[in-house]
Amino acid sequence: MNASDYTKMGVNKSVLVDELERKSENLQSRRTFLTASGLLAATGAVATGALSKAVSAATKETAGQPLPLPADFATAAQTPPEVPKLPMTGATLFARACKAEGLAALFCCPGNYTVTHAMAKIGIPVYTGRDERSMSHAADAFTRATGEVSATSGTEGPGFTNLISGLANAKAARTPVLFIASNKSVREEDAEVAIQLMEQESVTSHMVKWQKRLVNAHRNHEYAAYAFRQLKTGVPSPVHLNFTAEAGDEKLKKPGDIAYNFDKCLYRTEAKPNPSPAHVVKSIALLRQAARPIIVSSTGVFYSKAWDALRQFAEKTQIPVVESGAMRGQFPDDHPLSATCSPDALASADVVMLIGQYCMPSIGEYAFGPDARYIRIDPAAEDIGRNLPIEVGIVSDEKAALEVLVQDAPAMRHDAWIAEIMAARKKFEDENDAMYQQVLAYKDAVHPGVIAKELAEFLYRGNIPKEQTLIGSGGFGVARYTRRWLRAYRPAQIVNGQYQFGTVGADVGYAVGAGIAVKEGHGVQAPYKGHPTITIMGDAAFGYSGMETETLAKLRIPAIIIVYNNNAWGTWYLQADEPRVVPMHLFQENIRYDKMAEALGANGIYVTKPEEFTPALKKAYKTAVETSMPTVINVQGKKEYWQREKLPPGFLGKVEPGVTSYYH
Ligand SMILES: Cc1ncc(C[n+]2csc(CCOP(=O)(O)OP(=O)(O)O)c2C)c(N)n1
Repeated sequence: MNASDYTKMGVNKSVLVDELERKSENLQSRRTFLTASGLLAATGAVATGALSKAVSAATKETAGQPLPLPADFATAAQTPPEVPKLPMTGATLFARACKAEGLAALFCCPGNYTVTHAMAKIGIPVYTGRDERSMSHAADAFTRATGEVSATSGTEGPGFTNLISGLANAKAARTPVLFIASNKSVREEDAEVAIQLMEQESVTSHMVKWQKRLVNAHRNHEYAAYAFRQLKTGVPSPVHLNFTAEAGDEKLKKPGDIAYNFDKCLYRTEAKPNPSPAHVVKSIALLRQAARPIIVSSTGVFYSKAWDALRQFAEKTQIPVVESGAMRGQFPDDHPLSATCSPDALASADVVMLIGQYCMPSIGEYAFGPDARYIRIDPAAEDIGRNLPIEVGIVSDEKAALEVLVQDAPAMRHDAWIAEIMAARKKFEDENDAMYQQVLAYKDAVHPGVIAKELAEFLYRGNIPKEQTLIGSGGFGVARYTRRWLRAYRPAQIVNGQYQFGTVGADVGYAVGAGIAVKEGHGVQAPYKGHPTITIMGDAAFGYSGMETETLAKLRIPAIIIVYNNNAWGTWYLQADEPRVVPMHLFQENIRYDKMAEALGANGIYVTKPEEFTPALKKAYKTAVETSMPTVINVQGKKEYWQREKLPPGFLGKVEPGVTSYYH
């Protein structure tokens, strides 16, 4: 829908959305608001318009009725935050430091009460869900989508262990998330009195950039400073703090009780490492020798906000750019120098400049040939040379290095190489189109090739601006189709959910975090504030985190969840000739995830035929715009689509946009 479509229906879309947004912030019942404001009649007419009727005729849709929200939500929203003052608990002292650092969001479940309650009371935005694991994925996605540090929390013992999956994902993606957990008292240490005791540091030691067990309330501000120094400088990664009861509960009475009570501008620096002139000269010399140079833009380009400098450098030197990393869009896919959709050309690159590629692939994992020579720009000298032979290592903040390179590099031309890249892009797109034509033959269920192509048509060639919608790109088999079609035109338009750690099931958690980031317009999502987001996943994945659909509904997040429902774990086809093994990979058939969504206060649409998919998507998008409520589109596929010999093209290989960007 575009603005003129709404105008034709007599609805001013921006006013409608603004009104709804405002109401959502007050966390009152949307239905009550709509009725009271008279909007219900207007939007009700829209909702039952021509499109809606067409959709209802074709699909089984469940008309979502928002479930009542307790009045406590509105009361909370109207209660002003507390201003911390002495005497205060250690928990409040820590929360105060987080607030001063601008901590953008805390995603958690009840537990670690003293600290999380102190954070809520002083006004840090807190979002609670149904499982600490999903909430840790939400924090990871929020930070990947915005570039802003977020936090996640669990209670001691089981709350903490539930955070581990999210921590491992965040570490693989190098996401700066603050992981906090309570941890009983020093007094009880090792005694196994009471429940839920466990030592935490050895569990997280290989998954964090820094960790600390806090035992002394007097030092909570000081250790918050340690944490934020780590989170906001150098190569980002998660930090883990665990709070003993003593550190949370103890009261601080006078200013002298707070150790190292410096402001953030005194305990950390905004200075960044700059490139050494000699290494800049060497890099330029190597690039000038190259006939087919290429830049790999990865995670560090996002966190250092280097996209403008990257573009200037690429344009001045006419060096193509391929994206890789935990999020995409820092170099737009429609730029003439983009090589992201030219997988076949990459093998012939002769000099590769890796920028902010924190998670390093090894030879053979990359799409480059064995004779490629490498330059690497990275803030961590100690990582340069791991996995790949690096001829020039520039130790620098990515943006600082690119700004110097823009100044110092001469203009260059690589016309033949760029033509090769363009031809490879066309070949890739032609291949995708041919595959779509091929899968249109399958009529009895929805093929993932239909989802991929039609989603792209809707997002990039329909009525909404192509850079508008954030996509959470998840799934296993389905992703091998969707990732061929998804595009990114601005920073963090795509969040690669399972980047490198490959967790099946993180996705609805990711939808919560990325959804809050866009709904509230944090960081680089500010220009897209309030717009719907879309997350794709398999049915096995939805099984892990589907309960967070309730969280999406509770928080009024306008998210669209596409579940590719093939009645199986995507791994089933590898054992298709092992009768005793196959059932290990199967579910009951045709599960109604859409009805589950409805029961949880969201909307659900069940799509069973290819021609129903696009109308369902339009309907879900319209619902998201008009009501800020989520929809689960349960798309019925079939497991046999993964059998290449029987139903080609079957389970696809790993050719996709980017430098095998899913993995690196
Ligand atoms: C937590 C977790 N368990 C198991 C695996 C191994 N694994 C990788 S893909 C996959 C199947 C995923 O199936 P589904 O989510 O339905 O994806 P689809 O193939 O339909 O896209 C499994 C079991 C994993 N990566 N993560």
